[in-house]
Amino acid sequence: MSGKITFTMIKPDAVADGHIGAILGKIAESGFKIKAMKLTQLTVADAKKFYEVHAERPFYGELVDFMSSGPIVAAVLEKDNAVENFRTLIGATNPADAAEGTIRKMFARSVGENAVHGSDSDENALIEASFHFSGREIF
Ligand code: 3AN
Repeated sequence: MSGKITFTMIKPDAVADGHIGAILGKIAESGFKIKAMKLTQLTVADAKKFYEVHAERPFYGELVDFMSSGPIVAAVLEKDNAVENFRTLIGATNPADAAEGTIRKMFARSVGENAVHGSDSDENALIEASFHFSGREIF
């Protein structure tokens, strides 16, 4: 059974480029309900922990530096089949490969600075949501 919750971050590139409003607009238009949201910044330690699964990848250091380089918007979103529907909305990891109209196609700078995060499984959506939000911050 597919879950109703996913977790997203509007990454430092998209925040710096002034795309928070446009990205939240696309998310709302696509039928996602906002369950939790905040403007925040990851420390280097936070980013290392959040992306621990990528620790062996060659881009890990770059990813940690980038994700802690400036403010992000963290949010918990609700929709039927949320993880898969949200990954369709954001598009491929590399914006050059992302479909027209997807958030990464419209707003990402590059494969590393790719505008938004979307959870890759129901299990990770819950882990990632609780990394950023306490129970009383999720509505
Ligand atoms: P996705 O975010 O589409 O699930 P993952 O899980 O493969 O993609 O990668 C996590 C993050 O790592 C990406 N959002 C991106 O910021 C970064 N990343 C992935 N591949 C590369 C790469 N080849 N070079 C630099 N950064 C990358």
